[in-house]
Amino acid sequence: PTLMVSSAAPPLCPSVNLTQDDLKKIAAYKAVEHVKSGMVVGLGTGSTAKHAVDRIAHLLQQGKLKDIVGIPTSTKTHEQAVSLGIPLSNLDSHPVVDLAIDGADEVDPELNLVKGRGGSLLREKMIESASKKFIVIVDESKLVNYVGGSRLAMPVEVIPFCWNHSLTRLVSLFAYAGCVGELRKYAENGEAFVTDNGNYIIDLYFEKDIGDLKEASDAILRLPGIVEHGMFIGLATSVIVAGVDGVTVKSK
Ligand code: ABF
Repeated sequence: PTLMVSSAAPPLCPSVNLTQDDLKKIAAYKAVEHVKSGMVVGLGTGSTAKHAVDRIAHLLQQGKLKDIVGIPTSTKTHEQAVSLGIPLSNLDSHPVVDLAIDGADEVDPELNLVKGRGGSLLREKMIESASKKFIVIVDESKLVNYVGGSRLAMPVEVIPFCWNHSLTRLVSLFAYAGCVGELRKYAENGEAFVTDNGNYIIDLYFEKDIGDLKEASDAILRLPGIVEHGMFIGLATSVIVAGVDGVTVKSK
């Protein structure tokens, strides 16, 4: 794919010590500049997307944005948006979303993503794949050379029934890449993490590059019992990356 990289903003002030959260906020605010009155907007989940939702609410309160309809990607974002007074709807009533803004766990050079370490990958993928534009907002720590390159989890949502069987089948699909997997659990009580959809998450870890992402995706989705995976292939239309040296916008 053609990748356009532009420095959309001057370097951030180097004398100021920016925290990772500052960078997330900078990326989020930059993305919200693309939200226009009357739009149907996909509202992402996670600590970066939270800043975007806050910003949209602020602009609505100030009257600088009007007639926005938000489509939340998780119950958590739904609660945040309700508390901020953002009018909400869903894909049944608004099947076409003008713009979705969301964070990611990994972004590769072709703008493929890993998402779902927050556990909301299914609703995120439903809404973001229904969006005319999908802007991803990240701090520079999320950039990887290839999907799985952070060595952190690639989440897969599975039905709870015989989840261990699904885990075994997933791991054996990627034996060639040194894959291991585990059921995600709540740190507090060791019980299985349950998604907004009542499912479980299996976190896969790869020692090596898994190769062709489309083939990997198809192989995962062919397994019965699998609901969705956290690879977002070709869905992002642009990625806003905030780093200590400035903001970069990568577009397809
Ligand atoms: C959502 O939030 C998820 O898809 C992703 O797992 C996570 C990123 O969170 P954060 O912005 O807090 O790093 O977008």
